[in-house]
Amino acid sequence: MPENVYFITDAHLGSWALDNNREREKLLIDFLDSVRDKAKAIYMLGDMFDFWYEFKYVVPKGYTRFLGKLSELTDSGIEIHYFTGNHDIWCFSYLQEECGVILHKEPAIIDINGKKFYLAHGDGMGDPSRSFRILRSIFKNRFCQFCFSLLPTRWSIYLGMRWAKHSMKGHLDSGIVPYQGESNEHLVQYAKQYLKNDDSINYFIFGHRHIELDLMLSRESRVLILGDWISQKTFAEFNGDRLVVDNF
Ligand SMILES: [Mn+2]
Repeated sequence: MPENVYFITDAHLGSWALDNNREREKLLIDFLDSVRDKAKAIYMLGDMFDFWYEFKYVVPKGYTRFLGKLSELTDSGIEIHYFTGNHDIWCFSYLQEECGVILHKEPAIIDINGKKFYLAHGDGMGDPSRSFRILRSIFKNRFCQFCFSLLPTRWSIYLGMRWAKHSMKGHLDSGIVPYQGESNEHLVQYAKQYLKNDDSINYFIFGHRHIELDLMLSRESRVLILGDWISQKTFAEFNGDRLVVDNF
C-alpha cells in the first residue's frame, strides 16, 4: 500500500509573464509520475494556475496535460487535494467534477498518521494590510463574480491573464521578497499566534511566498513555506513518520 503524502505549491501554469509554461507543465507531470507508485495523497497548496476562472459552461484553454494527469491519478485512487490560492480563487466545481480532486477553499487541519497538519495557501494570513483584504473581498464577492462572468470570455479571460501577468512581472522584476526573519514573516507570525491557542499542530505548510523556509517553532511544531514550481520545483514528502523537503 502506498503510504507517502506529497505537498507542492505555486506552479502558476500558463503565466503570460513566463515563456516556459509548457516545459514547467511537463516537469510537473514528470514529478507526479515519479511519485504515483508511492503516493497515497498529494496536496496542492494553491496558485497551480496563474489565472483560472470557471464559467457556467466554459473553462480556460490549455493545461490539458495537467488536468489529464489529475484525472488519471484520482481515477487510480490517489487523493488529490487542491487548495485555491489568490490566482485561482474562482475554482468552483469543475476540478472536482471533472478531475476528481478534493477542493479546499479555506485552510484545513488534517490528521495524517497521527500528526496534525495545518495547510493553507497563505495569502493574507498574518498580514494586517487593508488593501489586500478589500481586494480579496471583491474577488470573493458573488455579485462581482456574477458581473465578471457576464463579460464576453475574450475580455474576462484577457483581463484575468493580464492581471496575473502584471503580478508575476512584479515578482520577476524586483525579485521575490526574501525571508523577512522570524518576527516579520507573516506566515511565521500567523503560525506562532495560532500555537498560542492550539499547540497541537505538528506541521504548518504554506505556499504563496515563493520562498523556501523550514523552521522549528517548538519541539513538536514546525512551519514550512514550500517555495514554488517556477524555479525551485520544491516538494515535501511525508512518509508517515518524517517530513522531508526536497527539489525535483
Ligand atoms: Mn499566491
